[in-house]
Amino acid sequence: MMSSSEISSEELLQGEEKERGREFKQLLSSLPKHKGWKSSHVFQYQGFWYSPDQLQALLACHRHFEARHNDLLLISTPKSGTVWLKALAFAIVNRMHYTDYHRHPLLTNNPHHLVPFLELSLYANGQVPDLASLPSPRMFATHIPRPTLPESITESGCRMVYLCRSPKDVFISFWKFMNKLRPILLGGPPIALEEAFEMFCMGASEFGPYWEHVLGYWKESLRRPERVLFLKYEDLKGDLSSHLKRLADFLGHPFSVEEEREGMVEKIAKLCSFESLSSLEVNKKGTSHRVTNDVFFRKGEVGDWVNYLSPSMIERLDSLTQEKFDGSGPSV
Ligand code: PAP
Repeated sequence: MMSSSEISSEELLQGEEKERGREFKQLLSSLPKHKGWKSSHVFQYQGFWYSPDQLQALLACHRHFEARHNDLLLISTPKSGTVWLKALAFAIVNRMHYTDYHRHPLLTNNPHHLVPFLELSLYANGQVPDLASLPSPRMFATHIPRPTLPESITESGCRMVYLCRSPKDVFISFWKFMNKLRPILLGGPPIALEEAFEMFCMGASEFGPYWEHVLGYWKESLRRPERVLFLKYEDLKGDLSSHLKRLADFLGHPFSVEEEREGMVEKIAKLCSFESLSSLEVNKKGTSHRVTNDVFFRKGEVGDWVNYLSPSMIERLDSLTQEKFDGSGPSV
């Protein structure tokens, strides 16, 4: 039996949690902050901006996540089409397990559930998930910028797929998305386009600045093409079949000649198309993190920004992109 002066492991854990809470509060109070999108503020940490819960989860991920060499990581800035990439990668890697396309897991699960985010899902709310028992290859997603990736990931040499999208479409998608979430998560009024635009341009959007995020992974893809595959949303829209083959090769699950002949590439493209995913019951009515899954499927088009941005906004975004990429970034 334990004497009254002994401390149980549960009490120890509670003490550690309290201490972490104190340290986190201290950290937040030392960071630059700005009005937030779906939290009252976003905070700048190592050059990028996060809501407090995202930052807390990111730090937990740093402390606890143990990457494996054969992990597959899907990475993007928010609203670059992550949910699409998740669906495509999941369908490619698991195609041997799910041959009946009328009973495929993507028909009854939102792709965010099949390929969870490290910081937005697995390590959210102070959880420390048991990921060690998952069979390889494990597939995760993240919005964490390249300079802030946990060391365990960079040292593992695992493969990463980065999905990039034009900043104009990302901004409009982000603004629309946040204005749907704000009343639900924050009880706040919508943010006007002009104010949101200023926040996006100065980088104070979650996981922003957009440009530094893209540039970090773009440069890494040039340095280590065998480890980082850099894809563009617009290219996928233009010629999905050839990019699906590239993706399958990179993920270590190339399509065989027979599979190609049997139309496997087209089958996966169709299963994961905007029309198909957005019409599923699970993606219309199901919920993720207090919001209905339909928020992840708006228009799924290239160039919707023409309907919202003024000529001066277009000029500003174009010159910001030119200035920040300075000839050493991707064309977006
Ligand atoms: P997240 O950061 O919240 O995960 P993410 O999935 O990266 O969002 O991006 C959502 C965008 O991808 C939405 O763009 P829009 O607002 O311009 O419409 C969404 O509609 C689009 N999208 C979702 N599914 C698909 C798909 N299957 N094909 C193409 N685009 C898609």
